[in-house]
Amino acid sequence: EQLLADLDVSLAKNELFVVYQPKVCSVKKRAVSAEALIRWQHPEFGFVSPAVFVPILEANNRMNEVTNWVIHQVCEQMKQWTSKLEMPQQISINISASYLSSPLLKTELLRAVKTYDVRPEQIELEVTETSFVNSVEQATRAIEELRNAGFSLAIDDFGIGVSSLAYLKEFKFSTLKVDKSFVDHVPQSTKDNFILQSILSLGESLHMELVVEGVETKEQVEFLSSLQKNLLIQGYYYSKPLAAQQFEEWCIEFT
Ligand code: G
Ligand code: G
Ligand code: MN
Ligand code: NA
Repeated sequence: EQLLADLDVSLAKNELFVVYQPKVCSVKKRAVSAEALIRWQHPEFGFVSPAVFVPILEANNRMNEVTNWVIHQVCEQMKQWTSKLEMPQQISINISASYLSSPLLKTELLRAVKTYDVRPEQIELEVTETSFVNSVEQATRAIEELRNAGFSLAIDDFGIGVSSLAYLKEFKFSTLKVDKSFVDHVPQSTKDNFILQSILSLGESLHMELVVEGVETKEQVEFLSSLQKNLLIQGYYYSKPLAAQQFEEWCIEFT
């Protein structure tokens, strides 16, 4: 695969880069957090979606090093934003299932937060339910260790996996990220409204921070606010993922 061969050069040339999507607090009305998402602008193939290249890198054992690169990019960015009031004070990073269970992840995270002088609480790790399918015990231990080290942990794409509720019971997540599919037909579909409401009150009862992603319309924002006083809203309604510079401009404008 040509992509694999080009990875090192692309990393060096900034053809891989990180974009940020705001998570807007419904109470504070500003981006208190942001999700970091990787992008690849390939000289030959043009834009390659992470949905395509992340699985390829994972299958070839190259994703962990790319994640390490993302971790350092994000911590360096967080350091710069810490002193700026209008910028989010937390950034989340997507972590693949295989890396979650590796002891190297914590080592790398601790190294990065130390290097850039950010607090572990400022870094959130988003993991999906598929992370637990193969080794529940390893994942449990990994999450516990990362939480003990101070990092925030979010269960990503919540609700579409095989056994969501069991995972909520087993793992010490700080944040519940409701999958986009539960907002798509809100507020037109009464059934979907009830399901969304139930997920949110479940998360609230468990004292989890709530994030709803894939929010695209004003009606969805208003409906969400009517359901839940305090939650973070992420989606195209506010902004697409943006390069760091544009993201800063967006935050200044929005605040
Ligand atoms: O941003 P976009 O919707 O194109 O992302 C597509 C998929 O790629 C999403 O599932 C997202 O979680 C994943 N993704 C984006 N960036 C990263 C990353 O840095 N690491 C991992 N593991 N997945 C990522
Ligand atoms: O799998 P994960 O939840 O990490 O993927 C997040 C992805 O969802 C991001 O890559 C982002 O591009 C995409 N996304 C974020 N907000 C919206 C939205 O409002 N609508 C759609 N269609 N996609 C979104
Ligand atoms: Mn995510
Ligand atoms: Na998600």
